[in-house]
Amino acid sequence: MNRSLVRPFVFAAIAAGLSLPAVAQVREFEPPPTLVPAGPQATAKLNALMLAAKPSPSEACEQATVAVDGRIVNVTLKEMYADSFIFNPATDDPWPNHMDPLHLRSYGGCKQGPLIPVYPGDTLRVNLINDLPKDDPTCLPNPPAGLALPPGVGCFNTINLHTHGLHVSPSGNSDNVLLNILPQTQFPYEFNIPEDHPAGTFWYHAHRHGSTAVDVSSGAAGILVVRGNRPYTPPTKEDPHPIADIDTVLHDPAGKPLAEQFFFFQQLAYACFSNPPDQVGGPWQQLWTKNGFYNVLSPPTGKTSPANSEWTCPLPTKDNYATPGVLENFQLQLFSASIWDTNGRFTSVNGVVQPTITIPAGEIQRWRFVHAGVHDTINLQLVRAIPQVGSDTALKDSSFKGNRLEQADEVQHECPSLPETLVPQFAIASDGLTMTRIHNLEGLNVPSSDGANYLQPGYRSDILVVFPEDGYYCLLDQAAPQSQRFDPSTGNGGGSGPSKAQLLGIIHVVGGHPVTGDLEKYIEDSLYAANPQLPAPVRDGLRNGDLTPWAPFIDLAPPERREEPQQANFAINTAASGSPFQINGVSYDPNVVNITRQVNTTDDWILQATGNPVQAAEPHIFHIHVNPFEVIDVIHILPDGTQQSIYDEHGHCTKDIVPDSQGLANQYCGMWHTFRDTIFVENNYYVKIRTRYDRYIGEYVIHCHILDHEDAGMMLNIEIVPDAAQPNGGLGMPGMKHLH
Ligand SMILES: [Cu+2]
Repeated sequence: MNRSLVRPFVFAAIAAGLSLPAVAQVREFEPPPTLVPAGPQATAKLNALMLAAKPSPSEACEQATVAVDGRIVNVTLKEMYADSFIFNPATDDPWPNHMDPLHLRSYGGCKQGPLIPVYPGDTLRVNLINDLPKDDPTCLPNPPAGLALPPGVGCFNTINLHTHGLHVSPSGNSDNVLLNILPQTQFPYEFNIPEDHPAGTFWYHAHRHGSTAVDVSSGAAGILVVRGNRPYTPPTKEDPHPIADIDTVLHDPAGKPLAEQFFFFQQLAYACFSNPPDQVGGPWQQLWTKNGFYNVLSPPTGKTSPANSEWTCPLPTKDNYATPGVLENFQLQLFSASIWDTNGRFTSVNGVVQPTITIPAGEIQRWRFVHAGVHDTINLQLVRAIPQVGSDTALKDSSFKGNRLEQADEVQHECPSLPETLVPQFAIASDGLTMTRIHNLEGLNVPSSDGANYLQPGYRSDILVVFPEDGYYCLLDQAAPQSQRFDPSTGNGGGSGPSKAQLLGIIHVVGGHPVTGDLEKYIEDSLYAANPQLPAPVRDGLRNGDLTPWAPFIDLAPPERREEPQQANFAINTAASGSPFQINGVSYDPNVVNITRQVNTTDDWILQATGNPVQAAEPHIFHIHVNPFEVIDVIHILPDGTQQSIYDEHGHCTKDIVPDSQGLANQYCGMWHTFRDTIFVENNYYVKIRTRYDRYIGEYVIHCHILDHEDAGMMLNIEIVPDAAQPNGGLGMPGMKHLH
């Protein structure tokens, strides 16, 4: 059997008397790993790009290198197995300092890839080195039966690179997710970022069909920031909406940029396996849980089934085989709508479980959130902790005990989510794109609010935040009510939010100056005061949360052609002969172009999630590469079949939708006419979007961003051609392309 699958260091560590990293009780917030300059060169450009660079994270990881040559940013990125540790607060976790060992695929050797910064107009060259071993049991013609790989899933060591949200070419060696980069090879990617590319928060991740979920949930993902320095200039006849970047106004009166923090949320679904490497059928067949070994024969339902039990990582002994935390069995570790809720694992922030970030009161900061998980909803809340007499040490020491479900009650007690404790999040960008106005995402029950900050896998959210006074605050993933969760006992229901609130991080506010009164006014007045150079109407806009002059997209004109809208109907069709994971009635075939459209035209799309049988309807997450889309409307389909928009004439959620705890309409409340690249598609809703296939021709994909669904077939190829009326499928001269 493959010796590279064995983890020598665990046993070496045991032998060496467990000389594992000592950690303080409080785990400090760490910024994402940064690129290391290649060679001694340090240019002004490089320094500017590395604006957010702070000392490397505490753990030593290989990281990746960067060199800048004029407008060319050269990055060398290696996907490799990386050894690291992650905090596990489970009371019975046997590892020293509760640090579980990990052996996971990652970009650059940390738990997430390095932050890659670029400017519009740059050429980003990424030499992707696939350092994963060639010996890949998931890529055999007959993979081990204990893996129970669904059709299309496998070849976990075959990779590629997707720049999620970037408006770049999908072809050749650019954002081409149809490529297979084989183990022990490398590939020179080149992304030409257009001069008119909006600034914003994007990300990159592995996207090879069949290995996407395993690789992303292991750590083959990182943040990609397009920095913007284009100031506002007045419109002209030739250029009615000149490109401008909101980055240029986010500074203090002295011109110092607002402090920014990146939060890369990962759901690393690691487990420790019990099979020795020489086991017949391979080592990745059964994993340790509190209810015994979990394997493909475990009953899928029932409270005592290992399939619904917390995962454990025992110390290995000679008679008690245990691997470090790995992600090698798709079926057991990823392929279930409820597994993330029951397995006890924590959503981490920049590779750290429940970090503590320390910031001063009254300081306006820009926080950039990226949901890099593969399956589960995060309902992000900032909550002021209520000092409990003699019992607020859990926040001070970050000493909440037990796994996620066990500590939930204590978290709820310390950080109750109430109208008077919620701290507003002022969203300025969704999926990286500056919105036309600042949205207050304080919470659904707060009258002035525009909804809650729900993040689905693939979403980004940029917010401005200010903490009014000293004390402890909680970054929460708020629990979803049962009606908004998948029910493993019946197989029905929507969404995959946690059954109990999870504490994602602790905010310790100390020093600075307290702020009283309305925080939105405080932020908007500060931006106004800091930008006297702006023309009066634009500057006044800042004071009212109006970002229209900065927003890269205002409104898309309706389609020129009178045609039926395009459809993306997501369904788990258990009656299908092939894979049940389908869009528009088919599962993914890399050799088929499912949809052909013409470049520089606009389409309306209707997105929906159904099921066959209809009770199997679950929500899915629509993502399209290359071009963003505008959310035009969200229609609720009532039980009697009536269709009703969730929005009133001002684009706010209607009163009868907001308190609707039975539906998930609240996830869409702040989205009316916003531009995004990823959107939740709830069953019993139609999501109407509009998109323009701007500039780029070529073949790319639409898919469900629940990435295990994507691997299992929930993806389609779309090809954008120069002129659909031309022969050869719109591509002109025959023979220019293989025929499908
Ligand atoms: Cu899906």
